[in-house]
Amino acid sequence: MIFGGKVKKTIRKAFEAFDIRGEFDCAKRCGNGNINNTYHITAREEGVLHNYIFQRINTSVFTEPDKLMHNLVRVVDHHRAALAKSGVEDLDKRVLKVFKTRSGEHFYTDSSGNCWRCHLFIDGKTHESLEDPEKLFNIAYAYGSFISNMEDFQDELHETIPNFHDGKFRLRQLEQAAIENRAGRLSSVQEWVDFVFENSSDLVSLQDKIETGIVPLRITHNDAKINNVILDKETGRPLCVIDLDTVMKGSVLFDFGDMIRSAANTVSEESPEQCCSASLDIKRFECLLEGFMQAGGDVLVSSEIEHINQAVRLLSLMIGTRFLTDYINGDVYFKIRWEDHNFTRALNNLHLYASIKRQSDHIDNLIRKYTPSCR
Ligand code: GN1
Ligand code: MG
Repeated sequence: MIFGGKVKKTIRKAFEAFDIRGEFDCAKRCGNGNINNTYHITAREEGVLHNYIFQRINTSVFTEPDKLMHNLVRVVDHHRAALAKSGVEDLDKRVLKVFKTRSGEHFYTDSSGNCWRCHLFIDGKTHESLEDPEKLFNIAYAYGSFISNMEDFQDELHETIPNFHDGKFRLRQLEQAAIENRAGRLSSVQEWVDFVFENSSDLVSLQDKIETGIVPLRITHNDAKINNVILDKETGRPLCVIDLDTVMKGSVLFDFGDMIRSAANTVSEESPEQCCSASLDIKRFECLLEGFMQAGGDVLVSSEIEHINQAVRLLSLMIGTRFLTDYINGDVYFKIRWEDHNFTRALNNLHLYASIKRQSDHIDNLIRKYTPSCR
């Protein structure tokens, strides 16, 4: 979609605030984020085209954009240095190149209070769904490498969204939403609220293990969805992990679980027609497990490996709970495109969760096959 009028003017102003090359040419909406708005902007300079990604940060979700950008820049710098050290070429395709504003900031606040950031466009391909084993392996390899590359990261990062993957907190949010019933939707989804509470031990138990220090925290991506890895258009090899907004302390299990729930699901989270037939494709699961372990397995400790199966259940149940909560609250958090969109997403993830539970033994067998023996 190409914009005209007021939106174009706003984007153009944001463009002009950044210290980047070229004259503004056009802006197209891109990406499928549920939170931020993303635009691909082209600029011209003496016949040469420059391509940028501009994002309007949703400040009701990310209330402290300065902290968010602090994290992002630290992480990007760390990755760039590591890749350069290992002789990787074409660094601007392999790690985000973040630009500053003309006044030296990492984001620009426009007259309506919207925050904008800018990085170089990477010409590759992202996927919403995949069956190709090699590409699935590559996506998982990228997330495994991300974890492994962050092993020697020394800086402190801010917690951009508190309690982000805390299952107990997400359960309390659902409980609160059900009590308030602000949008009057509770009765239509009561059976799914009951479903979450019947399965609440899966939301709570990993959090217990984290709180008691059994499962360690490290720096993780925290939004390891299938569409947050850019693959090379021709070769399908992984180029770059994107969407670094929630990179902060977390469990590697969150990343593994998020990757599985988004990449091994037979049905897209966004599909209203088939959301009740969502299920875990064990073949896709195997490719992802293998890729993740090949790149990141060496840095995992035994307590992380022991909880992989539990994490796969947790993440599908947790995002199902978050979508259900938002639906009951009247769609105040995730962007929606139709009335029951959040309920569709909730149903999809809750059906996936049920399928993951049914295949638990199979999942365990595969985990044994691909993980290093415990240390
Ligand atoms: C949101 O906007 P997007 O797709 O990057 C959400 C994730 C969810 C995801 C569900 C900050 O991510 O936690 O897993 O939707 N991000 C935030 O598709 O809440
Ligand atoms: Mg995200």
